[in-house]
Amino acid sequence: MNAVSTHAVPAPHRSGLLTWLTTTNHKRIGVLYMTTTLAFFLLSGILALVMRSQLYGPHLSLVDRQTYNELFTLHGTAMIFLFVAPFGLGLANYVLPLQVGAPDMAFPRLNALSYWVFLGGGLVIFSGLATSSGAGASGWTAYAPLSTTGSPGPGMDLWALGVLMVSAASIMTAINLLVTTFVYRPPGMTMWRLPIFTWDMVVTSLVILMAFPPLGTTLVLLLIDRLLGGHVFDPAHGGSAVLYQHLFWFFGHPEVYVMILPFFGVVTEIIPVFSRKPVFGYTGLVLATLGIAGLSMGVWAHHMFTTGAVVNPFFSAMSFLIAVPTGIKFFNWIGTMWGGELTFPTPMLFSIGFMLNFLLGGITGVMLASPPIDYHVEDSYFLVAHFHYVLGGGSLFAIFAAIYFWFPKITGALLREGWGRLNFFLMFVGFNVTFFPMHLLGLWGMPRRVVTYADLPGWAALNRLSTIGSWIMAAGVLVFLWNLWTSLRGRIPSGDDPWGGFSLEWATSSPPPEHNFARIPPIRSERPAFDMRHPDLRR
Ligand code: HAS
Ligand code: CU
Repeated sequence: MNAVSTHAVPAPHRSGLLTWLTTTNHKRIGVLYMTTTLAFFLLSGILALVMRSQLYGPHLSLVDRQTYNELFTLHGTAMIFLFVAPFGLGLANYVLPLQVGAPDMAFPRLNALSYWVFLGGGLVIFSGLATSSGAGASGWTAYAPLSTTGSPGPGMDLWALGVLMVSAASIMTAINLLVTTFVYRPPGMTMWRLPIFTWDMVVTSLVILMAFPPLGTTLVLLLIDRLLGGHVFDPAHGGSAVLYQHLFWFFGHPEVYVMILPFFGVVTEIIPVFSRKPVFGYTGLVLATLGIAGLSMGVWAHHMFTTGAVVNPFFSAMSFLIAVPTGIKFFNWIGTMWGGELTFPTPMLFSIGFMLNFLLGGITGVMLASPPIDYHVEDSYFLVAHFHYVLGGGSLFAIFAAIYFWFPKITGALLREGWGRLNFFLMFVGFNVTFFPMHLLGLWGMPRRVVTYADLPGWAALNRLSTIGSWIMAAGVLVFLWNLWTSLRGRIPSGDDPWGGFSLEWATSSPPPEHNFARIPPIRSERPAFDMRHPDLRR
């Protein structure tokens, strides 16, 4: 069935630890990136379970306040900097060169460096736990003066240094992805024939190049204040604490799109394949992505409405505008499914779960972008609900969709469908039971980042429900791990292209040979693998 794969030279099977430690091959680095980020996901998930157990009822004292502060700081930092954002980069490492028909990344050694600096950064952040003062405890946003005079001791220094390393790694990968896409495309692969995932990674990389240098600057200034007696963020000596927020959110808001655009790309790859239709509105999707990226640079102060230091109407209006290009994407996904021959294997289930959860998270985002509402619910559990619906219900669900979709490409074996469905079902139910009640808790006034709470009407019941939900979600993750384990041990060969995929990675063997393609099929549309299988249907 697959003309290329039968001629493909199988990858020379060098195994052993050393070959992994010294590899510069994009597929191996992609696998390293994805498994490392998944390990950080499990770690920070465990931290979350401890927090949820502490909040199971009012006035519990499973952990003390300082420990709780460290827990939510490490949890948030790891989920954001060490899992969701770098998973997108790791997936792109594996998939993007294949999708654009390149033999490897443009700069393979820079690519390896990026992975090792990333891993080092993650370990440096967690190494704070081994210091006498404990790990950083000022939240993933590390606002001054909490992160300056408020956190003596080396844990906070290590936090800043580790995040700095991770941001440097992201910049390296972004450069690599951009150059690979721009320079290494074969004849016929025009920009307007790139798969949407690749487009979304191009735009994500551009956002990284705009947003991460300001993060680096912020962290260096923070370290100067902490270690060299600087007073940049210290109002008592002519500095400004609000300046920290401006610098941080100038990075921080674009960062949320670094954590969602790759996953918009993932579901846009998956939905057409399981609808048996080309994606509906290709050009509109690309323009919408560019629009989101452009707007995302101009909304940072919606995180600062209550500081009184920003022009609220401007930042509110800019934030509302982002709903438009995002809505266009929903329109495209629904349009793609409309009238298609739909099937619902696990990657498709997770993609639909993504759409439902993300929709709710996006709508609460628009609510928060309205200053009168934000004054009421900022720093409450309503905000916690918002960002978990976009990141946990959105990005995380798309990450699972991606794993189920590309696992056969990477390993040549299928994940078990039955376990996959159970995995999805437990996570979807668990996720919503955990996070939906938080909307109400927030509206009723429960603040975020508190180690315990008063026994006010309804609070205990909803918190208990939320904690039970987190256990259901954890069960879903365990099912996933079991699925990985059984599917790798008792391999069900997937063949080269189990889904009838559209983009170029499905036109080579699974797993692909060392340099990806023995021969690249002619590229006449944005669906070269489909065209290859259906030469009769030439467009
Ligand atoms: Fe957000 C805070 C506003 C998307 C992540 N966000 C956060 C935080 C995180 C985060 C992590 O304006 C917490 C940071 C912290 O620790 O302090 N967010 C938005 C808006 C969008 C949005 C307008 N957020 C994301 C994504 C994230 C993410 C994506 C990560 C993956 N967010 C905020 C605001 C705050 C905030 C405030 C700060 C609050 C505070 O007090 O600190 C948009 O991009 C969402 C667009 C998507 C949709 C859904 C699809 C659109 C359709 C079109 C029709 C919809 C319409 C809207 C016309 C809207 C289907 C109808 C509106 C109604 C109200 C019904
Ligand atoms: Cu924002």
